[in-house]
Amino acid sequence: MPDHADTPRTSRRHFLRCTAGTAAVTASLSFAPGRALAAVQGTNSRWAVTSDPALWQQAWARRFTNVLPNPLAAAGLYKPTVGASDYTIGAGQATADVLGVPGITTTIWGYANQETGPTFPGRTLQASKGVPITVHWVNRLVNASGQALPHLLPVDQTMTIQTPTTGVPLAVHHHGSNSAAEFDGGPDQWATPLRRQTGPGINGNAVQVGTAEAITYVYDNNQEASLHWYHDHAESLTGVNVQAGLAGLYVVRDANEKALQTGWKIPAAKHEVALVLQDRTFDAQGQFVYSANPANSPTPLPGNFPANSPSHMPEVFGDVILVNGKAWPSLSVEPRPYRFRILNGSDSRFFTLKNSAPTWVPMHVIGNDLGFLNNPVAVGAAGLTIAPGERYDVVIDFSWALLVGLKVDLLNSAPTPFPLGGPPSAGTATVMRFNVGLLANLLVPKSLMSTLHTLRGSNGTPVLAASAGDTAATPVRRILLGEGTDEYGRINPMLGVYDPTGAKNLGTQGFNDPATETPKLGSTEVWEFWNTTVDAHPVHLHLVKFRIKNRQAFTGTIQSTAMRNGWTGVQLQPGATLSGAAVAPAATERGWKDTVLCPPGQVTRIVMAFDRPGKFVYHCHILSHEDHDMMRWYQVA
Ligand SMILES: [Cu+2]
Repeated sequence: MPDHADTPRTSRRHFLRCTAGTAAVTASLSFAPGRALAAVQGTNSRWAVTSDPALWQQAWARRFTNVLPNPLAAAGLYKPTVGASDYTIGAGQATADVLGVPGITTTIWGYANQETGPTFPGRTLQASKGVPITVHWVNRLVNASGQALPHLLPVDQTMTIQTPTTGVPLAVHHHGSNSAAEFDGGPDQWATPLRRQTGPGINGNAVQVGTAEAITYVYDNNQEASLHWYHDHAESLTGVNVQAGLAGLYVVRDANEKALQTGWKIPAAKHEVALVLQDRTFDAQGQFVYSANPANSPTPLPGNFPANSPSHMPEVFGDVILVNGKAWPSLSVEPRPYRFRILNGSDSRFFTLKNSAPTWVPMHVIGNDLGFLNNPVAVGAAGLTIAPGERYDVVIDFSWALLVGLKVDLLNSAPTPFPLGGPPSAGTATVMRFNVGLLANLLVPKSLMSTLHTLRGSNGTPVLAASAGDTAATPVRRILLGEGTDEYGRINPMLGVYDPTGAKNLGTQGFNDPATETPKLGSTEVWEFWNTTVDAHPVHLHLVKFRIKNRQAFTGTIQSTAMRNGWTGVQLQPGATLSGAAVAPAATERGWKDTVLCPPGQVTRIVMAFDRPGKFVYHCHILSHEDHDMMRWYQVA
């Protein structure tokens, strides 16, 4: 193992005591058909756990020489294709300078509109609250002759949807969106190149005459100012599709944010910068590679595992840190406050961020996934942890950086896997550098440096209540997070049901098992996530915005269960005991959220209202978990 790499996980562990023996699941299950071998072809040679050591050293030696692009600058935004609100955006293959090593380019999958070839990350969609936009998403993963391209990365033939025979299916999900179910871009809403085939989730509303190759979605944007993102979400392929490059930002603006900017309470314009944090691994030619070698599987695979087939891994960690598609970049900043809109767009890596001069360069959180906090909250000595899929809105004040020198590094201390794995290596502990220069304008209002601002309470943005919004009468659902094994003995994290009465204690369920969570349209519910695994899982619900109520430790016993297809699952036995007091969420996570970090051995409680009908998914945003098989449907009716 080269010293630049983090240590991958090689065994599974439960947080709770697991009893011996296997119990059949007591409640009724319907058995979904097993997945046959897939027709989606990948590039099987591109598997590796670590980057080519020589190329990694070249990239590391050039750290902080790549210039950070700003996805929120004018050049980073899509312009409408027609009129003011109609966009056509295609996914395609291109090359990009990711590493900054002379002579090396990386083949990427990215998004493009009429002005540019595909970029990684895709450019940013900017919308205004209450003003809908229409996007025609086109899968253009074809060569010059119109033939479908193979996947850039190895595709595990044992777990991929088998239906498509005309190329790699793509499904564009707008993460953070409150939009109609037919425009959600869920795992079954896919299309193969040039829309030759579509998944079962595509219905007539997503088709528009005149754009026969596109899937057309309308986003209402009836949401507060917040940073969302769009990324691929095709069933079982989300990890490889996003790893190939298919992700970009989506920013919603509103009057409250505008007033805060013009009132000199938050930085604006070129002093507002988005940071998309991702990790990647590269071969000697600078191409993306992926953890997919059966020899790296945590348990020996049986003889009937398909020969020469890549194997899905429990997590995927890269050893090169990218920000906005550039390896270990740097940004020249003035000695003044900046607003950073941070997305963790990695497959499995958590980031715990602080900077190398925390005393002189304070960081404050001003917002969460889906809107502003009531007031800025200082980031403490432990740093700010951002799980995959989460966004944090952060102000970093470089006003006094001249006292400590001109270079401030953004550092990462999050273990892999989080939170009980090993520490990051020197390479993955380093994110990027800020080079502090001179003030461009000596008239920076002092109010920008204040941390006493009220960020909500006017312009249609109500103050957040201290309570998460539930009452004693609010219905409670108990979601189980458990780790089993698939038919080949591979780690298989899953969602499921915990019923302390034992009546419907289903245990872990697969993605294709029938929905068990069916909230009423307009209802408010508490969902509890009982995490029996040793990992933290960032659980994301499509459609809704929620508040975190609290977290509480528990003890209990889990028992193995026999599942369909020879899978082994787990069941949390009735009688699990809460221990200690319920702990309120950190002050930095008390805003509107769509993704919540669920620590091991704890119940994490969230509160939300279900305001649109239809079928949506909830899933772990560790993409390797989501694909296998930590995702389920819920139905609002
Ligand atoms: Cu997970």
